[in-house]
Amino acid sequence: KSTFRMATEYYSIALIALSLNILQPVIGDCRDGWTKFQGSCYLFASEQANWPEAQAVCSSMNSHLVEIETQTENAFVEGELKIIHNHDSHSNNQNDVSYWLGGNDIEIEGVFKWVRSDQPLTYTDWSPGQPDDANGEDCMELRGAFQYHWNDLPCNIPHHFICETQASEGVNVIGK
Ligand SMILES: [Ca+2]
Ligand SMILES: [Ca+2]
Repeated sequence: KSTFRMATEYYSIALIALSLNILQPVIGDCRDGWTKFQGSCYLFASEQANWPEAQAVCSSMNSHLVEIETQTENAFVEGELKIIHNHDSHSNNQNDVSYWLGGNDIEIEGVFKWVRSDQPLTYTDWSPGQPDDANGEDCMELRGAFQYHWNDLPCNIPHHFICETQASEGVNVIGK
């Protein structure tokens, strides 16, 4: 990679992080703009980035791309996205709802894992027929057009993304 390209990427990540209000004060257990659920804080990013950039943006905010371990957590995430995107509105295009999750099968093709925790998937909500690696698809997303189920997708496509961090970590972020 050229130095210029690396600098450009760093700049864009910093810009996204700033636009996500990382300097907001902590209110309660989660930073402003983050949603608390069962011990975690979640950020549903309206910005878009490819998978590695999205993970870097989350990391810059002491978080990681969301890792969904249970049906309960999956239902929470799905419910939040349906609220954000006004699921019941006929005018809304569910094709716009595409959010990176924290898993991929880059290490071993066909074996998806949660990258940050390096754990196998204990719970899955794949859309029927997915993952299909249709076009070299190694990164996991949650897709509105697939009835809010999971799909694998090429990692270099810009999408929305969801960051997750422990609620207790969130409290200590500012002033570290
Ligand atoms: Ca989780
Ligand atoms: Ca796919």
